[in-house]
Amino acid sequence: MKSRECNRVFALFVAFVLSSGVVSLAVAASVSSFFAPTKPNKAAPPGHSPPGMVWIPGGEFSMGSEDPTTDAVCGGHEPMRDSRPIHRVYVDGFWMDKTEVTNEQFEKFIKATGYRTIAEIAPTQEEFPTAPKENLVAGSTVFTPTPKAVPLQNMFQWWRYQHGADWRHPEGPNSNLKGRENYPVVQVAFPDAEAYAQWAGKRLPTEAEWEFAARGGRTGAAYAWGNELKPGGKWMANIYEGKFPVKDTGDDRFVGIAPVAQFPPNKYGLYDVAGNVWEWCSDWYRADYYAQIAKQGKGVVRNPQGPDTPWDPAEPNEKKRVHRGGSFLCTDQYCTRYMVGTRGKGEATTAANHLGFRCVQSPRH
Ligand SMILES: [Ca+2]
Repeated sequence: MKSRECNRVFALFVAFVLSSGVVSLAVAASVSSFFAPTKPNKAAPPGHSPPGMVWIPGGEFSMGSEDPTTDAVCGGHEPMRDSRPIHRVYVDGFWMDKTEVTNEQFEKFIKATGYRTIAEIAPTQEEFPTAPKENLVAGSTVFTPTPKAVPLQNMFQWWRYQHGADWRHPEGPNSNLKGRENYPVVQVAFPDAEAYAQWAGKRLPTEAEWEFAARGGRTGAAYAWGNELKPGGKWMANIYEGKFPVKDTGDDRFVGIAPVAQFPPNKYGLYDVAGNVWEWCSDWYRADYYAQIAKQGKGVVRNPQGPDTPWDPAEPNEKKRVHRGGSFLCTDQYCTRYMVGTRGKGEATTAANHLGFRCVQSPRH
């Protein structure tokens, strides 16, 4: 068994690099590039929006992503076949947090409950019997720029397992949250995000809800704001400019993570559905899930909850959940998953300093 360090770090990277070759075997070539019009429900919201949330009307839409290797959608070296075939989905209406959950919000939860996140708890020898004792130290994964340009196949060059990294210390023991109250909380694993959501009387979005919301009623757009990465020359999300992973030039105004809501919201009033930090969804990740549900039938898949079991052919023993939206580390040199229909994934107990979440709430009938 791999050490926990290795396990956590390695699981993380699948969100970026491993979806191309292996996944393509699983998803086959039945790719539809057809986006039918989005049909949002017309009914009025069933009441006032809870604080900090907006009403997402739900409705029918085409889910998935075109091939990002074509010029039309701006490049990137990964084919992302796990986001095809494009298929028709219906979701009921719901409320969604306008922004990712912030440090200030997460701190209220911790103060109220005494909850300890996974990154704060040292792994045990029982969990990782072959790991050396000195590695059984609480911590999490942290991005570190490389001193010079490197080939992009090996993510261990720019990620490390950092002892003492957790939500209060996103980059390790020498970092803190001073002045970061309004930044998205990071270093939260899936169970941590779920625990917060439950405390708040909310839940994590399904992947279908997330994509419907992020599309903001648009049909088949490459980005949450339209088809151009930089409309009018203006950056629309906090991503990575410069030479990855050496130097982030921060042309979009932010080197690294940014406070929430620094860019215009999408048409539903949601901020940062692209870039800044990845967001956990409730679904298990399966590389072939879209192929499976598209095969099940004609017509529209209603309120999909994700597959019953996880499966990533690149790491079949890891139990992964879906990540969405990309992060401040996404760049067309490496990972264009700030594109609205693309998918990410991560082992459920693995946190990182570019991974957070937002919550949703269904109306009470
Ligand atoms: Ca940036």
